[in-house]
Amino acid sequence: MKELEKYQKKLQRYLDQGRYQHTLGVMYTSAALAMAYHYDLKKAMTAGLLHDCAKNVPNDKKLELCKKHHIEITDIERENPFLLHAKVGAWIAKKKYDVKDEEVLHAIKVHTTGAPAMGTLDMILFIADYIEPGRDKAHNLPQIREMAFTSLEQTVEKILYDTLHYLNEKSGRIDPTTQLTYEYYKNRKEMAV
Ligand code: DGI
Ligand code: FE
Ligand code: FE
Repeated sequence: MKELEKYQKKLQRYLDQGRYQHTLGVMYTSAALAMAYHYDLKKAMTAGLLHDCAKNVPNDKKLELCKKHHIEITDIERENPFLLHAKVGAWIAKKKYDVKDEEVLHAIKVHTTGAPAMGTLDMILFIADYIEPGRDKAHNLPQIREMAFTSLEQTVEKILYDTLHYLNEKSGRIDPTTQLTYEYYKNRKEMAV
């Protein structure tokens, strides 16, 4: 895993210590989930390691990067540029870390809001980001941590349900993609029958 070590050295220059520790937590939690769901370990660890690589890029710089490189942004992203660390992170992973795997890049791109009909790696990263050992603020973490190893879809639904409630309480603007993703995962059971 020489590449992972190389990424780690570089990341340490761009992230603060707390964020770097979170990143390692997400990397190992992604690995654990990949083991449980028979997914490629290296891909899962790469996505976990790099998912927040744009987290410390200042907001104006994120907006500038999007403009310059024709990355489309929505109104809510313009109002809440922190949401852009996912899209910009996928771009940085590709251009600055030379990640070529499209599944890894896609997982980074959708890691904050999720997206309807996510692939296995998208769900692994989305969940690992929420449950890694360093997280302690969200409600229901013990239950969600256990559920993560039983059903990826069910866990994604639960995380989105809790996230939407949390955002409603603190009156944070909700990205339509977050809402849409929740509806998709809530309704998937009815679709299946
Ligand atoms: O980057 P991290 O902090 O590790 O995690 P993240 O990229 O999943 O971002 C988590 C934050 O994003 C959390 O406080 C909830 C928030 N979030 C998720 N969906 C939305 C949202 N914030 C807003 N305003 N709107 C959303 O739809
Ligand atoms: Fe993030
Ligand atoms: Fe994160």
